[in-house]
Amino acid sequence: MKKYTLPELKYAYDALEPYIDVQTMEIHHLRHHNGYVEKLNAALDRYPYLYEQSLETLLSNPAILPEDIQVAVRNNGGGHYNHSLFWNILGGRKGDAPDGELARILGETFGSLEKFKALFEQAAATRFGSGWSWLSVNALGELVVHSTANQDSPLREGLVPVLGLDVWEHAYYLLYQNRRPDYIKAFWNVINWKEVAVNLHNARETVNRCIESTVVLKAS
Ligand code: MN3
Repeated sequence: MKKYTLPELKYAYDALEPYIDVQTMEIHHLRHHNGYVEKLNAALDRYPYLYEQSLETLLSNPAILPEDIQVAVRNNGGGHYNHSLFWNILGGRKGDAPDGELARILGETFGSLEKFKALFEQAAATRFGSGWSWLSVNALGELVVHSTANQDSPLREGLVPVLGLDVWEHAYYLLYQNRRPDYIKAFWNVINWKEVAVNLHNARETVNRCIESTVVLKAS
């Protein structure tokens, strides 16, 4: 049985300055994210056999969870999953841009990188209250921009996230106060596009496996 743990960041807390400040990063990672990890473990401790399932499985198939921990896993499992992805796609340098296959698919899907950014910014700005905006892969392997409420994971909707932005106030209030649009704009300066490309590759493999297993099920 392996409990969930807080993943270490691959960069220093001040690495995203001046776009995301060191104090926000420390509180966000050590307190907020760690809180989700602890509460996720507390829920699963009641049904230890669930530690044998991947977090992706638990989030994609909430019906397999005992009813009394469904909300806790949705919120805290989602929180752990979303933040783990978020830290991973940060840490890039200002001026970095998508290249290769990722750049090609973004252009093909949205018309241009700038059009993709505008769509993503709109999803992030119009998510009412707390939540996330996402670039995800759908069941057909296509890229989609969308948002989720609270700590809901795209996996709940059958989407595999490749890029996400936390738009909870705890993610930006110290530096930006109520100016969420400024925080959203700043986000583009700290993305690690290489990690986004890796996520895209893995997401498409996941979707392809699902499609193949569906075909097998239909054939048998
Ligand atoms: Mn957060």
